[in-house]
Amino acid sequence: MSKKTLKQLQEVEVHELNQCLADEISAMQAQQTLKDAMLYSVEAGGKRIRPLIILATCASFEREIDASVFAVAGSLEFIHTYSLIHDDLPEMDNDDLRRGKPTNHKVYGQALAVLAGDGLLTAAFEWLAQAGLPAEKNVALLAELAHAAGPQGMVDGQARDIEGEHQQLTLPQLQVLHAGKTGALIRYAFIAGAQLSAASSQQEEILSDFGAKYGLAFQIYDDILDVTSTEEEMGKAVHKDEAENKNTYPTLLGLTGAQDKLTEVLSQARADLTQLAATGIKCDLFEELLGYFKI
Ligand code: GRG
Repeated sequence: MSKKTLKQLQEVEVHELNQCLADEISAMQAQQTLKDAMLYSVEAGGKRIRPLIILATCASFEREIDASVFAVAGSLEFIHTYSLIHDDLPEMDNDDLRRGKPTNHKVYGQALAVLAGDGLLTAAFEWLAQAGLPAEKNVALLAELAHAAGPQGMVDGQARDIEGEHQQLTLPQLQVLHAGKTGALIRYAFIAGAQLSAASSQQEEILSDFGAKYGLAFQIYDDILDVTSTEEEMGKAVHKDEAENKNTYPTLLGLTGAQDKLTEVLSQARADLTQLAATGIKCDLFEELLGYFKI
């Protein structure tokens, strides 16, 4: 099997994944407005970075991209989408727009937005349970996903974020918060790709470390973009996070400090790839994934 580029994976496999996501919702025997609300956010223009990580990991190990891979990648995107729907609710971040479109609760109302999130979260586990992988592997992935998404992962990070509002967190506290809130699902994507591909335990461990760094870089980069895009738009340095007294890397370290931190994390991530390459895996797709961060 010849190795694909990230762009080819995006054009072909992510396109196919988008169809799987829509089909999965459309096949549900559920009330129509609930299905519409789930589909609305699933199709609202997300970058699909988490599924892409799974696809890229599988491709790096020359693992065939089949229905099982789409179930693992699709179930993760369902969970990511649920987290954004709930994050946007008035009780959480209270956002009216996401990806330039009205948020789920602005279109469907708060009650249905809660249910759309609940629906995607639970349907994700049903889809994953039916991925058709060998039972032991399937159960391992279910446990890994529950751990990453739940109160020892993303939900924990979100709770820390809410608790930390209006108080200055330290850098270690911020890193724990983001390892959960943003990092856990991203790290899971690399682990899931490794498990789907029968990677050795050493390779899986390296990818898990790489995934933790990638997740951290993703958050720092998102925080930096928030500042630089707002500065461009408004021509001044006061941005939403600062105005709302949010704990972000630029508010804690300053913009230059956050950029330096990102450079440091990316160089540590590259060191992981050197280790992975030494096990005989071609790392071009992982290098390409690092290219997402333009510094
Ligand atoms: C509600 C339990 C619960 C958790 C919500 C992920 C999250 C936790 C909140 C999102 C807050 C946020 C904007 C974090 C910054 C980094 C991040 C996760 C951005 C969104 O992910 P992308 O960029 O989104 O992959 P798209 O829109 O491309 O799908």
